Amino acid sequence: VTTPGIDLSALAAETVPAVVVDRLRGARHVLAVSHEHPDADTIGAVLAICLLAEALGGRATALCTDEVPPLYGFLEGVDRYRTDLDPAGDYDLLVLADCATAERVGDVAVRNASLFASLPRVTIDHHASNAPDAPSDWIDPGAAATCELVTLLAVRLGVPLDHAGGALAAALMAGIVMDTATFAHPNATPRTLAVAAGLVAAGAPLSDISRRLYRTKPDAQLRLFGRVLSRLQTAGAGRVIWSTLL
Ligand SMILES: [Mn+2]
Repeated sequence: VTTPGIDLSALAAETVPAVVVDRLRGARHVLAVSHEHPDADTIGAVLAICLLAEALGGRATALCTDEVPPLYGFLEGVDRYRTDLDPAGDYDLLVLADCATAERVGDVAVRNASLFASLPRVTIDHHASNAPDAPSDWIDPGAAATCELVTLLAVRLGVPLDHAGGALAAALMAGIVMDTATFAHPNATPRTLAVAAGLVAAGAPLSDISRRLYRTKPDAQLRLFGRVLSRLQTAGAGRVIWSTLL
């Protein structure tokens, strides 16, 4: 791995299940799927999985039942998302990212239930509410973000983190920034920070991503905040604070 100064190889070797590596390496056309109402973690993970599948010589399709919100339009590759399957798609591996059930994938999984049930599957997720029920279900509640896991998968697959002109590292960093509120939530562990350090070393624009995801608001939202804040009231000797909108 060519990440300058940060070697995540040992961490990746002890973390990534062999069956996940084998299935990715063996796939010719990966169907990488985000959950409905997508956020930066499921989007970053799916975009990264597509890049990894292509780096390994295969093809990849990114799928989400909903359109990607404009907030995430800065991520290179979001235009590749489809909201339904290609009827002629010769998919041979289903990868669920940041979700583990058809219910969470949403309507596109209901409409294509037989394909979703029959394709060989890899699940990569960090939600404790989802328990693995197959060896290829990689569910790690100790990860702050699915993108933390996919970064280690990239390392394990031998794909440099600066692959695709920085698009891989930026996508993965977006998911970690989103799910940790830029390392402010208690889910950010030493492993999260080590992975993030590797992504920054590979060129991920951490500060720019944090600004876009957490410190930029549409003017309509700022006006709404203003209205809420200007009507603040307190009760219970300051222990309760509340406001009204209407
Ligand atoms: Mn997540």
